[in-house]
Formats: sequence, structure tokens, C-alpha cells
Amino acid sequence: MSNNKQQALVEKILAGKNTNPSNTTASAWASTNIALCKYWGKRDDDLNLPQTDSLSVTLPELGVEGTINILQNQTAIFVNNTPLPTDSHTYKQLHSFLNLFPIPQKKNWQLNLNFNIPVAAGFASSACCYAVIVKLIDKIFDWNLPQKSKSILARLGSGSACRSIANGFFHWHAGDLDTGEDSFASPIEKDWPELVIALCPISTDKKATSSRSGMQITRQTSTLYQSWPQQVTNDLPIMLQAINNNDFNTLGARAEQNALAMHATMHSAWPPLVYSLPETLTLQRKIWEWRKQGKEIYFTQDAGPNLKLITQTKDLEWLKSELPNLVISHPFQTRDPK
Ligand code: 2P0
Repeated sequence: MSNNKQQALVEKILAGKNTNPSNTTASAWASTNIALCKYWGKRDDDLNLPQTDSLSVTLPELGVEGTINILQNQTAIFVNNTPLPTDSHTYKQLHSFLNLFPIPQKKNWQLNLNFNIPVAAGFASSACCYAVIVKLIDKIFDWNLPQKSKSILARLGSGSACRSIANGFFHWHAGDLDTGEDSFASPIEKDWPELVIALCPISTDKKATSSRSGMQITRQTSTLYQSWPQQVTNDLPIMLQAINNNDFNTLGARAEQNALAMHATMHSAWPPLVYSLPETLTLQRKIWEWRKQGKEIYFTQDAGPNLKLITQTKDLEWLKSELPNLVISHPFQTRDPK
């Protein structure tokens, strides 16, 4: 949702850049990302400024391929080859995001987004969506913006999008400034070829409560939310150290604990916010049982019922035999963004 604060920040980032497009069309890819240390709650709703830092890893095989063209007529947005109705909420959100950028006189955008993940179902489709739009606009104008600037711009569309500008582990720094100039995600230079993230679809229905309003309800009504910043303060350095040390069990355990703590803040909101389905809990219990049997498998869960399993290549064949419907990602075996 564009607003004056967003516009001021965009103008600051684009100061001195050309406002005439160098190209009439561009294509780009952005991967989705999964948070290991979660972003939950904002200190500024207009600028998507988070209460806390967060930490993620991109899933390079999963995301969105985008193309953009400059046309003469009205802005048109296609999602998976279907035009979005101009009165739909998603169209309005995307349109106002596009409007933050200089639009050539008497011209309009045609945007095509082709996702290979379910949209609005807790698979972080909004993250890759806004990241790809920023990449497309950067290409149309030949700006060659630094990664930090692209991260800040993508954040204005959806907070988690700032972690999807490139592939790998990303640390989103919450920042201190009211302008939002110091809130961006920076890459962590680390390869971890054995790391596997396995999405376990439980339901791909559109969620009833968006992350955006879920965060607001939680921050405004959950007494447990007061403990959330401290949770992140405790978890994040341990996870960063675990990544540095290739310490899989510490990373997995902290990520799982962090996700459960986030969901605890939602459960104590009013009205209560419970994204889990009965099958979610059944699978969680199964994972805890497997761990008792010595398997190194952990989970994380976002604003939806699906679990994302954190494992390693050595356990993958066994895991696939237990859960045949997994969607597998090897975050560090497809290193370069498409
Ligand atoms: C995350 N989530 O860190 C957390 C964990 C969901 C649960 O980022 O309002 O779509 O657009 O900034 O980025 C999903 O929230 O929210 C999200 P907005 P966004 O991945």
C-alpha cells in the first residue's frame, strides 16, 4: 500500500537515477524464502519495519518468474496467466506498489507473474513476488541498484520480500531509523550443500487471516507478544553461530523452538489465531518421535498449517519414504539466482 512515507523513501533511494526506461521489457526470477528466525510484528506498518531482526534461507527452485512490459493502455497484472480483476485486493496492492516507481508518460505496466508455489497459502509467495517486481523495474530502467537498495524497496511491498533479492542465507536487520533506510537483509556468505528444506503440504487453501493482519492482532492483543523480542535476541546469535559452525542440530532445534514461540504468541492473541490444522500437530508429534529415535529432522512453520522440514541429504531418502508428498529444496545446490 503506497503512502507518503513509502514514496519519500523510494525517492531517496532513486535520487539521481534516470526516470526514462532503457528497455520496454524485462524478465527476472526471485526465489521464495523460509525464515529460520521469524519476522512477526512491525514497529511501523506503513514501511514494513519489523520489531526484530530475522534470518532466512531462500529455496532456489521455488518462486516466481516475472516479466514486465510497458504498454500504452491500462496497467494489467497476470498471475499464472490469469488476469487479476482490477477491483481485487491483490491487484490494488500490486498496482500501488508499481505506482511507487516512475511511470513513463502515457504508458502503463503489464506484469506477468508465474509462480511454481501455491499463492497466499503460507509458502511465502508475497516474498518472491515483490522481490521479482523490484528486479524487473531495476532492469527496465537499467539502474543496477545495489542489493541493499533492492532489499529496502522490496520490503515496502512485503516485509519478507527483502530476504528474497538473491539466494542463500539472509539476515534482515530491523534497523533503528524512522525512515526505514537501515532496515534491509544482507547475505551471509556461507554454503551448506547438505542442507535440505522439505515443504510438507497439509493444506494449500488460501489462508483466512493474512500474515499482515495476524501480526497486528498478535501485537495488539497477545500478552505473550511482550516476550517475542527477547526470544529473537536469544535465538538469533545462536543460529548465526550454528550456521558459521555447520552445527545442524543447533540450527534445527533453535529454528523449531523459534517457530513454536511465534505460534504461542498467536495462540494467546484475541481472537485467538491458530494456523495449525489437526494434521499439523500430528506431523509435529511424528517428528518429535523420529527425533527420539535418533533422526535429525526439525520443522518450522509460518502463517499457515504447512510444515517446512529442516534436514540433511543423508536423511532425505528415508524421509521421502515416510512422507511421499514432500516438495524438496536444496538451498545450496542451485546457488545462482535464475
Ligand atoms: C517470516 N512471515 O519471517 C514470517 C513468519 C510469516 C510467519 O514474513 O505484512 O507477508 O507483507 O510484511 O512478509 C509473512 O509476512 O508480511 C512472514 P508483510 P509478510 O517469514
